[in-house]
Amino acid sequence: MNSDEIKNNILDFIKNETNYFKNTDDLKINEVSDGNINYIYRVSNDDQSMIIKFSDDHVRSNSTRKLSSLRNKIECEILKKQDELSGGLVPKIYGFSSEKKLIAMEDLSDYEVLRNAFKEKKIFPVFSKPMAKFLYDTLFKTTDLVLGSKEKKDNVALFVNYDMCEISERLVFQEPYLNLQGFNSFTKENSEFVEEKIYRNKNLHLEVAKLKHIFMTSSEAMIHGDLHAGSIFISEKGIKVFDPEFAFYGPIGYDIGNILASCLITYVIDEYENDGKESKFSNFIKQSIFEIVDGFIDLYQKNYDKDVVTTLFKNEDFKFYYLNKILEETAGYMGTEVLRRTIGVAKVLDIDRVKTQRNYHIVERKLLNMALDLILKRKEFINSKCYKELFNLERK
Ligand code: SR1
Ligand code: MG
Repeated sequence: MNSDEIKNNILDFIKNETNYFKNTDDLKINEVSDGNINYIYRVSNDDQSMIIKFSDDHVRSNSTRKLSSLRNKIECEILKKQDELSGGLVPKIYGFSSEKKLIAMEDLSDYEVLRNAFKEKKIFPVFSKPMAKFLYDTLFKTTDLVLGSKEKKDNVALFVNYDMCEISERLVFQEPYLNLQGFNSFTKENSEFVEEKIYRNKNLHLEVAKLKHIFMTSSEAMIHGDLHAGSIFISEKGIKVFDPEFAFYGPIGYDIGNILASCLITYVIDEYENDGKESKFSNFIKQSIFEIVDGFIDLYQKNYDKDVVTTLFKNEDFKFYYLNKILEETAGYMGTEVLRRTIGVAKVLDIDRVKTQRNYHIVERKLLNMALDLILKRKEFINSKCYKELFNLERK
């Protein structure tokens, strides 16, 4: 579909299937896409605006690379549910057309994408607290411990997202360790290290296989599925989480681990850019990691007895066991995310910015060592103290 056809479809959709605009006579439609997968448009007049997401059945950057537009419906459904659960920490939905593959949603232009704010080393007063609350509310409250058995199973069915899960299964849990497609990249100084500690490390492969198996089989909670700094808007007012097109019923630790990984990468790169010293900004990022972990634990401890409905789960020992399981998996998925963003095909802005700079291999090694610790010693990460120790590790 060419650009004019997409715009005509959008106009038709807005006029006939939504009622957000008070006046639809003079709407301007501007493409604002910045990703490879979908098309994003801002539609506005002098008084109002909205964002339209068009998810075609192929990726935006390559029309021969097919991708089910089911992700569009899933994104719309999860945003509605997350809106209720989190008390408005996601964009509002104004309309959806499965036939046209369009979602109309709230324009959050007064917020900025956290990834860009991180690039500019901005410090925000409100980040970790609402983040921890969003995680507790959207993850824990969609588990079998809180929802009725039927509602939970209906949700699992609603969020079957095979194409997007396949991408994560391959890019997160396969390629970084086996390089079957040959797209991994890293500095030559670390090639022996990667060969020995990642490609030929049988124990690592076993532990990542366990995490992959949990990712594929544990229908635990309604997860965002791609919760990095590029999926979060931020402003002085707080956060809004968006772009949950990878959502499915999966392990809680995957979402928590993803946002912690995103912060950790930003921290390590900032330290590198600041001659190996911690800056005010990186200290804010480090504290945010501890506060997200502590904030989640705190909300869990305080609300578990009130939120959990099933009698057998209302058990102090189970409450302790389940929290430890979430925290162990969080550390494991934080590790797999750091590792894949460091050597895998889908890098992040922070790394792309510095990967050809002098002595980058030292940072690359540091990220890989941290990732290995998180994966292999994940059982030890049961509170924020363990994360504090992670920052103190000095290795070659
Ligand atoms: C082909 S998509 C590559 C990566 O970008 C997304 O944000 C996900 O993280 C995915 O793994
Ligand atoms: Mg995305």
